[in-house]
Amino acid sequence: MRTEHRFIRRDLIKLAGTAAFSLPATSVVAGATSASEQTSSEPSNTRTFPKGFYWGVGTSSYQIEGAWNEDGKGLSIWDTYAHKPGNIKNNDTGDVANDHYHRYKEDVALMKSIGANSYRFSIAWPRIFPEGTGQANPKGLAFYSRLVDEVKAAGIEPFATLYHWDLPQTLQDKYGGWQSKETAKAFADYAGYIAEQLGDRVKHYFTINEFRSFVEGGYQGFDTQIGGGKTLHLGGAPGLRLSNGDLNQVRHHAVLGHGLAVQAIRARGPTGTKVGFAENMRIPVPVLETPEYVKAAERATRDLNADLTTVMLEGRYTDDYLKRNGKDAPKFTDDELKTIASPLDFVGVNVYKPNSYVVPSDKPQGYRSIPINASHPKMQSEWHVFDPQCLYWAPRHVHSLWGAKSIFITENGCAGSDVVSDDDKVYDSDRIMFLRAYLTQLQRAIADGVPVDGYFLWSAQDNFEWIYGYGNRFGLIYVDFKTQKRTPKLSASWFREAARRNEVV
Ligand code: GBH
Repeated sequence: MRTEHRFIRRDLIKLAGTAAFSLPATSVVAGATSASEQTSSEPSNTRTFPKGFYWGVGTSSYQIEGAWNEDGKGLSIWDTYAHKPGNIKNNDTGDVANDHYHRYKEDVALMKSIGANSYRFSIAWPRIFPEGTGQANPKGLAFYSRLVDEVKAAGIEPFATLYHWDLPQTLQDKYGGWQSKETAKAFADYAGYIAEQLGDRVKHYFTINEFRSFVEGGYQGFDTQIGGGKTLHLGGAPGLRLSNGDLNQVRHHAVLGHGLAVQAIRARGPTGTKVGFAENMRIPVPVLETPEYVKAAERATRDLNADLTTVMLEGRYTDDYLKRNGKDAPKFTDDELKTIASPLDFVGVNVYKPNSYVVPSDKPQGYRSIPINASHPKMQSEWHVFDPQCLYWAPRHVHSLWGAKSIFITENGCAGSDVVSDDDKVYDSDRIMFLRAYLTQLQRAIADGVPVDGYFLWSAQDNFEWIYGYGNRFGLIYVDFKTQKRTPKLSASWFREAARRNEVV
């Protein structure tokens, strides 16, 4: 008992010292023990991350920048989509969002103060090429150049995502967006241009963020039950409702765009430039942690991601996938498959929730998915099933199936019903519970030999959460969208301490 007390007091002293959040000092100081006593009571901690681990935070252009029509920026499909009443909750738009375009210096300073050593941001393609192709817009590039300088000056490593869903509207109008290979080619030109222009300072690129989300949400959407026997059609820009066959073709063009972009970045970026993708892979979790169940979950991972992750890492669509889709299967050439599977420097996975739980099966597939129980715990977003194990299995399966030598967790985090309390603090205790539990599993994967090099918490700040508008707050920093005031949450001090100690705290 006595020992336990000392740990608590020592931790309080540390917390009280952080800039982002301080607890009342009196109770801490009154109970302080001597330095030697504190050292001797250091708990053994096996939850340490490897030296040089990237502790990062993430954002995306449309979700934070605002300045939707400034400095020569072209329209994106998200500008168009959000401007149409009825598409977004409360008819919120990203016109102003976090006003990050003007406040980036303050935002970088905040990132530094919460202890991030890396930053994953995205570049708005229509700022760089307002028409999608052709003439570049120097003012758009200048913004990212200023941002990158600011980030580097703060001692933070920049990681750029090239496509986080804000496609130039012109490419939608001209080609139907990713329905055409022309968009994949235009994407590669833009990607090569960025690597050429920012490559002296930005060494890591993610081509496309969440293929599955923008393809399925934007080009088909999905119906959800909203009670009273009613359904609601949800999705995102550009708001199309394609058939399954056409949707498979869009997926194919998206992975082709990725492969072409990898080649363009290698051709035009300086030597040493590194590139990969960031996909919200479907993550099956084995019901039991026994060899048979683990094997079943591995098979499920390969199968359930056959259309995206698997083809990018294997250079072929699996026989099962092609058979399953029959006449709806994508049209492709062998050359395209080669391009799609261009060698990568790392694999990025966005990890929020398990896709399903699996058990072994005698059927040829070798696995069976079981339903997720209705009473399963969830975080605030209604889709967000809570299970920390997925942060163990996602990287582990990427490693065991495809031998990835470097893996990044490109997103992980949760929304909460955060409010600023009377004392001007935000007590997001659920987010701390979430982070501790998930990161414990990530550390376990690394301890088991999975090569994970970094973790980007989603998100640096509350922001525009797509069709949910400003309602779902994912940030480590609370944003008052009326005043643009930023307030670090309690979880920001948790993150800072974890990053500083390089371990789960
Ligand atoms: C990511 O997408 C995005 O990259 C990011 O921009 C976003 O802000 C963040 O995560 C938080 O949402 O999952 O089958 O129940 C979110 C992933 C995928 C969540 C689609 C909602 C809906 C259907 N999204 N999902 S499902």
